[in-house]
Amino acid sequence: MSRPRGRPHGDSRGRNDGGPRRSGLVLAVSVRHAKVRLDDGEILRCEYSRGLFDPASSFTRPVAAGDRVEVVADRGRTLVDRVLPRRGYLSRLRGRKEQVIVANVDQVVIVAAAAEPRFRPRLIDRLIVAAERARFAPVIVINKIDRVEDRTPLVEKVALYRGLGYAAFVASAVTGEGVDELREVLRGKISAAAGPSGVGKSSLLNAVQPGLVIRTAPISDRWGKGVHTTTGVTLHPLVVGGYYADTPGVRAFAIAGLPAADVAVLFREFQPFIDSCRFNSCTHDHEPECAVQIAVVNGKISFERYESYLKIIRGDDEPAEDGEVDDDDEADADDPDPDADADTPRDGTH
Ligand SMILES: Nc1nc2c(ncn2[C@@H]2O[C@H](COP(=O)(O)OP(=O)(O)O)[C@@H](O)[C@H]2O)c(=O)[nH]1
Ligand SMILES: [Mg+2]
Ligand SMILES: [Zn+2]
Repeated sequence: MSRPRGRPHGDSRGRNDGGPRRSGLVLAVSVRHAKVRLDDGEILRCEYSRGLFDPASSFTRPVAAGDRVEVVADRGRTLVDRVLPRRGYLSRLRGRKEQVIVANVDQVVIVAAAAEPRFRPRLIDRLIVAAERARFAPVIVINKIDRVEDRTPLVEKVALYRGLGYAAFVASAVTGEGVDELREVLRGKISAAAGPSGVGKSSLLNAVQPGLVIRTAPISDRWGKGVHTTTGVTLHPLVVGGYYADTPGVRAFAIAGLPAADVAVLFREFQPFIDSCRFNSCTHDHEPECAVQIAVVNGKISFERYESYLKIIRGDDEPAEDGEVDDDDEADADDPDPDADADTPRDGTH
């Protein structure tokens, strides 16, 4: 058997009329073409091999930005002929199929604003969960730090995330604070930005690399939608090495409907406690003898992070397309019915 394992799609090797097989990275895709940066630096517009289209595939399209591919020459055209296995990807559901927005990302740069729009810690935690789930390392940037007089609570937030092992810092695209740090974090990696519109994702990138053509809000809000022929995102090559992509909106990171057990493991500081809960099926919400809740009371888990967890599992804070809907604070969940617990004790035998 010479067929590689784990291919996301069929390939058509052997069906093309030869020519050297070259590999590269997909920077952007449209319905008929992929923009591919070959490993020697050449950028080509490629068509797709027919063999890539597998009606039985669970994906809407065979190729996504971020894919590593092999291309071959074919009667004057260049065809994407093979998609290498993905390390991870960000997708959204389109009917019964998955549309991959971006593949093989190393890290997600989660951008929040210190103010204007208001600081939303719950949304940061949601995006961290989504990144962890897609196996992307989260990087947390609190931008517009120039807009607040008292930065103490935000610096404390940064310390909380650093304590969890995440890269985190405050920044300002206006004063340049944090921009060198961001550039270093981006160096050599494939990064995707996430966060609601208006927090300064494009401005930060322009500060990292002046002249990089990503429009800032006033233009893209009016003209950006529907103009681009690409679907999903575009990877922009960075001078420092690596690539940067803007993601289309926080809904792309939807994590609605994840069972509590799946959410809990994505809060990395919960992990040492989860197995010590009395109930096997503990949701760490209202159950008695819950090791996670005890860790919160003892200060081993931050109360804010625990609150974010509860909001996610109770479905309280699903954000709208651009994150315009409130995701925190206002909507208090109804108290769960304490008698509704049908769990069986972990140690209960027969
Ligand atoms: N004061 C201040 N304004 C900023 C900063 N970063 C971005 N802005 C402004 O915030 C608005 C939205 O920025 P933009 O980069 O388009 O946000 P995006 O939607 O996340 O890409 C623009 O008017 C920017 O000039 C910052 O660090 N400080
Ligand atoms: Mg933008
Ligand atoms: Zn528990």
